[in-house]
Amino acid sequence: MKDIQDKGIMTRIIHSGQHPDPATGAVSTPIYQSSTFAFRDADHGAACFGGAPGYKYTRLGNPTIEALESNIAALEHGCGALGAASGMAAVNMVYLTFLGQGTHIVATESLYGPSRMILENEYPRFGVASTFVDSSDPQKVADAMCDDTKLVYIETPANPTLILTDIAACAEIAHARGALLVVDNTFGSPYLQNPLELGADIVLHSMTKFINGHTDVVAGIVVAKDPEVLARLRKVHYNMGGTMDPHQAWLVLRGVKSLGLRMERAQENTMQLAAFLEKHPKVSWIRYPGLESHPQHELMRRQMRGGGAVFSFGVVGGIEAGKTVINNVQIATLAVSLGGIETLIEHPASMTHAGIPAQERLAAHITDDLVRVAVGCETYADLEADLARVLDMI
Ligand code: LCS
Repeated sequence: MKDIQDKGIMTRIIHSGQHPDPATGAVSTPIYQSSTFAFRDADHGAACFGGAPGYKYTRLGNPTIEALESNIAALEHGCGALGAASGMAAVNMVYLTFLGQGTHIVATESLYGPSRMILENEYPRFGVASTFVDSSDPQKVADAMCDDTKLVYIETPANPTLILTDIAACAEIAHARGALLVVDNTFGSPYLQNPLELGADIVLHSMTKFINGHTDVVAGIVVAKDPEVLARLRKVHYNMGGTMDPHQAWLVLRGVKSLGLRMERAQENTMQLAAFLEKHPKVSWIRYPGLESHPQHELMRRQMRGGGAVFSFGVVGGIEAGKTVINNVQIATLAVSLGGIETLIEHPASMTHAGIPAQERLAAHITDDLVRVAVGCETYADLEADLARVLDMI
């Protein structure tokens, strides 16, 4: 394994956890598409199941999946990572490992819809209580803590509001009460934000988004800072069954190699587009952490290396005018998801966050007029012309 932890981020993205295949010298990690692995003899099999190094069964470890896990663990400065079948499998891995009868979680109010909905609709069956707070105010997180709180779970930047949470402040609050801090870093990606470096204990990603970046895979990952936390997660994950598939891992490995290049380009497009829309007379508001007008722009500069490639905005005329925008764009595609090479536009209140009751959605600043844009890597002038044309239709 190359020793590259002190190298630049582009180098680390491309090389971390990667090595020529020991059997063939293949430079691209081969897809070890096998569900099981032969043992040399009975003693070897028993030793592997007893904890000796060696592959046993793909749900319990696979070289292709491990190459991806090593890569993301290194990029997030963690001790190890666990690949998951989807972002939601990653979220559930964390909830299932640390929550149970009589426990409590404090979470950001504006979470990706299902991350919040399962806490509200499913986990109460297992005796888990949840409190959702405006985590952009750390005092509200502190006030929600109780003796049973095991997890503080934040999403920053949050989907779809682009509201930020101070990671270092939440780490202090969680640790003072013996809880772990979990950060969903999907919107930042390891290129822009490293929560474990700021005091978080666990970071997770929907790799469906920026890490894979090509809109062709659904996948997730959990990274832990501490080996004990990783061991607890692994024990639950391997037996709950939400593991990755080797081919899926290989696609994400191919995608992540260009994370830095894609992020730079998409972020540059986003910055220009946000600046253009901010001055547009048909735009009633815009929220993008890269703009100085974002109320937490200073926090963005403190804990991120850029504002990312997603923004939300409202147009004069509300939801009906918003529909004119999303129905008539030609370069952007009307679809949920984000973090791909192409620009996507969607309406969270009726799509990604429709499962959250209207009153709670509004309290979390997910207003009915909010249109979310995930900016891709197209030629900037085409993106601007596309939005300018549809805004003129209002
Ligand atoms: N966390 C965040 C912040 C997300 O945005 C998503 C998916 C997930 C977790 C779950 O990941 P998945 O299981 O889909 O890989 N967000 C979506 C969105 O905004 N539109 O479509 C999916």
